[in-house]
Amino acid sequence: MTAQYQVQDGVAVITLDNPPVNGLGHSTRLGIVEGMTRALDDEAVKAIVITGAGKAFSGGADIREFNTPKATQEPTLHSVIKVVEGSTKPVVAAIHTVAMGGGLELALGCNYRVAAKGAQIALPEVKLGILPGAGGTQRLPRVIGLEAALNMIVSGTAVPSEKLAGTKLFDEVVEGDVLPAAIQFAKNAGNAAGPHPKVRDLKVRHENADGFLAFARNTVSAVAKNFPAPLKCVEAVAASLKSFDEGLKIERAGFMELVTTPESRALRHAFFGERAASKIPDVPSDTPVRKIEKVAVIGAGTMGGGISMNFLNAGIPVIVLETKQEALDRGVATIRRNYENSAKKGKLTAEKVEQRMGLLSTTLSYDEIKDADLVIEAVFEEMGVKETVFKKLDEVMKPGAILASNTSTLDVNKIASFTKRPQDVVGMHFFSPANVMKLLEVVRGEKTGKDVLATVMQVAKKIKKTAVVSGVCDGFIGNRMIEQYSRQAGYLLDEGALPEQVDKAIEKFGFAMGPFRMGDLAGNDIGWAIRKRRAVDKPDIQYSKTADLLCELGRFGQKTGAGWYDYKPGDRKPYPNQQVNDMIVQHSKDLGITRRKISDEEIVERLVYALVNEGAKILEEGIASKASDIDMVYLTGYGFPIFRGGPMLYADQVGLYNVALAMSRYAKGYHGEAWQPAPLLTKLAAEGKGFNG
Ligand code: 3H9
Repeated sequence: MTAQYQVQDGVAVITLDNPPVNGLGHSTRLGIVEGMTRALDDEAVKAIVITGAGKAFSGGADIREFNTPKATQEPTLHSVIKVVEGSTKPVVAAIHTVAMGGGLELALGCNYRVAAKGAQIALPEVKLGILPGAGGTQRLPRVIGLEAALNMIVSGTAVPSEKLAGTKLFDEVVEGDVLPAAIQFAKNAGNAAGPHPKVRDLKVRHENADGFLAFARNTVSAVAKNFPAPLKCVEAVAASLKSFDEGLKIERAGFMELVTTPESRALRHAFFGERAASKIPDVPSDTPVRKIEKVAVIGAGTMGGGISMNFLNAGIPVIVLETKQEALDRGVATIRRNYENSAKKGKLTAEKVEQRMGLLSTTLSYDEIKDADLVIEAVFEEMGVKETVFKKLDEVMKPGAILASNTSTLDVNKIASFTKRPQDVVGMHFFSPANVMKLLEVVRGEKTGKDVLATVMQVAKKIKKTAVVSGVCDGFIGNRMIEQYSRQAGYLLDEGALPEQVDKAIEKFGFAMGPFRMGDLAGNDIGWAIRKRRAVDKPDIQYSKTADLLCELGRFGQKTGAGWYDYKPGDRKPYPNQQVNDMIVQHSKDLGITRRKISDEEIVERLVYALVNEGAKILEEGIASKASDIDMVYLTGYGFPIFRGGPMLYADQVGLYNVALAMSRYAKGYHGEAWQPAPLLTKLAAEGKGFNG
C-alpha cells in the first residue's frame, strides 16, 4: 500500500507515500479509498486530511500506467475522487509542495484546500499530449474562473500557490508547515455544521464566454498545429459552462481519445527519455562526484563563448584562455553583447548582466587555469591542435581536474592518450549556439572514470542541458546519424528533387528546418571540410557531388548571402536560386541519370529511415545505451519534431517491419548500398518488436 493512515486529535490523516512524486498509481488509489473507508467508519474521526509524503503532494496520475490494464483498474482516479467528494465528513487537502495533474484533481475533489506558500500548482497534462481527465477541466474553472483555468490548462504551466490565494481554489495559503494548519482547519470544519462545500456545485460565469472561447480556439489552433491536445483542452474547459456531469462526459471522451494518440505517446516518451538519459547503466546513482566550482574554457570563439555563458548563467566562475589578446577581447565583447541583447529584450536585468560578466575572467597563460576543476577545450577541430592542447593541460592542470574536449567528431580515446590521466578525459560536445541549444553529448572514452561521468552529468543538470552519453565513434550519436540523412538528401537531388522540395517535405513532416536550409545556416564549407577529410580517411564513403559543386561556387550559406538558396541582407528567408537548380539538373545529366518526380513521402522516408538505420547500428554497437537516448539527441539537438518522439520512437510507431520493407525497396534503387539494414533492425522487425520495447 502506498498511502499511510493515522489519526490525530479526531482527524484522520491519509498520507500519499509513493516516491518519488506520489504518483496516483493503482496501489496509491487503493490506499486512499481504504483510508477514506476507515475514517468514515470510525466514529472518533470527525474530519479527514489528505496529504503527501516527501517532495510532492502528488505529481498526478502515474504516467507509467497509461495504456496498461492498471490505468483503468478500480478504483480509478474518478472513483477515488467520487469517494472523497461523497464523504460525509469534511476532507481537507494539505498541499505542501507540488500538486499537479491528477494530484490537483484529487485536491479539487476535497471540500477544502490548504496550501503552503510556494507550492507548485498545475494541470500539465497538455504537455503529455492529453487533457486533465479526472475532472480538472470542470472543477478548476469553477474555482479560479474560466479564463485563468483555460490558460493554466492549455499551457500546462505551474503557478505558485500564493498567486492563486484569494480564489476559491485555496481556503488558506500558509507560511511554513502546512500539515498542522490543515489539521487545525479540518478540526474546525469537523466541528462546524455541514454541508461542506463541493467544487462541483459551483457555477462557471463569464461575461462573454462565447467571445472568449472563440478567441481561445483561434489562438490555440494557430499555435498548436501538430498537437491535438490543446484544442481538446479548450473544448473540455468550454464544457464547464454546461452541467457538471455533462462537462465531465465531454472531458472523459477527450481524454480517452488523446491518451492513445501517437502525439501523446511521443510526448510521454520524451518526458521519460529526458529523465532516463541521465542514468548510465553501469554508473550507480550514488557514485561520488567531484566538486566543480571553477571552470576554464580554452578558446574564445563562438563555441568557447557560448560554452562559457552556460556556466556564468549558473553562477559558476569561468576563466577563458586564448593565444592572443585580440581574440580574448573579441570573445568577451561577444558574450557581453549577447547578455545586453537579452537585457534589451527584458529577459535579464542590467544587474544580472554585470553579475554574470563579473564571474568571467581571461588569460593568455595556462598557468592561470591550472586550479580549475573542469577545463573544456573548444579549439580548432584538428587532431594536431587537440594534441598540443591536451599535452599542455596534462602538464599544468591540478590532479583531479576534469579535462573535457568539445570535439564533434574526433576520437576521444586518442585525445585521452595525449595525457597520462585518460580517466579524467571526457568529451563534452555542445551544440551551436552553445548557450541556447539544450543538447550536450557526453562522450565516454574507454578509460573515462565513472566519477568523471557522474560529475559531468551532474554539471549538465546545473547548466540546464539534456545530457546524453555517447560512446566513441566518428560523429558520436548525432552527427554520425545526420551524415546518413545528408547523404540521402544529396542523392535525392541527383535523382530528381530540388532543395526546396526536399526542405518543404521534411519541414511538413515537422522538422524545424530541412537539410539544405540547415546547411546554409551552419555553413556548407563545414561539411565540405569533413568530406575532404573522409575522402582520405574513408574513401569508400560516397556522397552526391552537388554539395561540393555548390562550395566550389563559393556558396557557403547564409554567411556569404548565398548557399543552396539566396539570402537578402538582414533576412533569413531562403529564395531558390536558378543557377543552383541548373547546376543540380546538369549534374544529373553528367551522371547519366534521367531525373524523375520524387514524392514527398519518399523524401521523408529516405531521410528519416536513414537516421533510423544508423541509430539501430549505434544502439547495437552500444554507442548509445538505449533507444530513447538517441531520440533525446534528435529532439534536443537536431530539430526532430517532438510530436513524433524522435527517430527511434517514430520507427516503432510506423512498425519496424514496414521500415525494413521500405528500406529493402530503396536498397534496389540509386546508391542502394547505403541501405544495408542494421542487423538489430532486421531482427526486431522479424520478431515484431520495437526499439523501445
Ligand atoms: C495525469 O495526472 C492524468 C490525469 O489528469 C487523469 C487520469 C485519469 N508519473 O521530474 P523529476 C517520476 S497525467 C510517473 O526528475 P522533479 C520521473 O519519471 C500526469 N512518474 O523530479 C522521475 O522518475 P525517475 C500529470 C513520474 O523534482 C521522478 O518522478 N502530471 C511522474 O524535478 C522524478 O521526476 C505531470 O505531468 C508521474 N506523474 O520534478 C507531472 N512525475 O527518478 C509530471 C514524475 O525514475 N512531472 N515522475 O527518473 C513533473 O512535472 C515533475 O516530475 C515534478 C517533479 C514537478 C512532479
